[in-house]
Amino acid sequence: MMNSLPPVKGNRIICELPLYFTRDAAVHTKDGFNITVKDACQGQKTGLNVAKVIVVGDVGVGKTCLINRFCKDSFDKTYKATIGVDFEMERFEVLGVPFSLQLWDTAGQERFRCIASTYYRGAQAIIVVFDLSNYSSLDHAREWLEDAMRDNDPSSVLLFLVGTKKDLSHPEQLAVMEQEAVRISEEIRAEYWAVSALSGESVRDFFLRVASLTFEATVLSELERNNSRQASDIKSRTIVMKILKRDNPAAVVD
Ligand SMILES: Nc1nc2c(ncn2[C@@H]2O[C@H](COP(=O)(O)OP(=O)(O)OP(=O)(O)O)[C@@H](O)[C@H]2O)c(=O)[nH]1
Ligand SMILES: [Mg+2]
Repeated sequence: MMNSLPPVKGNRIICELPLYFTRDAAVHTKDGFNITVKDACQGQKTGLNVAKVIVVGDVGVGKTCLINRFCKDSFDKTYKATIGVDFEMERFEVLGVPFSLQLWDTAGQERFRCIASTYYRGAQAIIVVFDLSNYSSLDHAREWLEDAMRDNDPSSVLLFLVGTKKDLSHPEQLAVMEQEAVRISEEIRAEYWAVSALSGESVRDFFLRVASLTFEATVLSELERNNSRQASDIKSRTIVMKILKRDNPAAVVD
């Protein structure tokens, strides 16, 4: 069968774990990929290759612009509200393995909140976006997170708190906002990033980090599942052997 997909773009190929934004609020601070994950990728012992990422936050904070800067390298100054939910698929290659992010861009407008929330289920990562020049949007971050978490398993979701429109903030204002954002990130166990969709600052670094960390987590949980399946296979085989032995000792060879 012909594979019609074009090759993954050069700047979507990840060989080393990209660095966090700030050490104080990072999902983890290791400087390389998990060794088990690396080994599994080398042996191509991994098949799961797509992760769902949902992007939430107040109206107009810049969710759509953030995604468009990364996926299309474009920026639109005029505001066009997202209606319900939009969807982008972005392909990567991590440690030689094809991997895709499904980016779900949800509407911040109150009247769409209900529709948007039906898409929250089954996310591997949640990106809560706020506007670095608007304190109340940061104040609402926790609410967005609680909403997005309702249909997800807290133990398996990676969280990111992203301040956008960095280009608009004065250094003093930025410092105050960042201090608070880092505090909240620590509290909710999210990784903090500050970006600008207008200038593009840190946008690609951020998404490469999201792709890498979700890839790592996805492979690890896949390996864990396989291991526990193997363990339970061995266990049930042992039980069957015991029963066979009990019922017909002569017929069973271990
Ligand atoms: N200066 C500046 N403006 C930005 C930036 N990102 C977004 N904007 C502007 O902010 C406005 C809202 O951006 P959107 O990306 O549409 O916001 P949204 O969060 O998707 O809004 P909803 O879809 O309604 O929830 C637009 O006018 C953008 O041009 C940025 O990094 N810098
Ligand atoms: Mg939008």
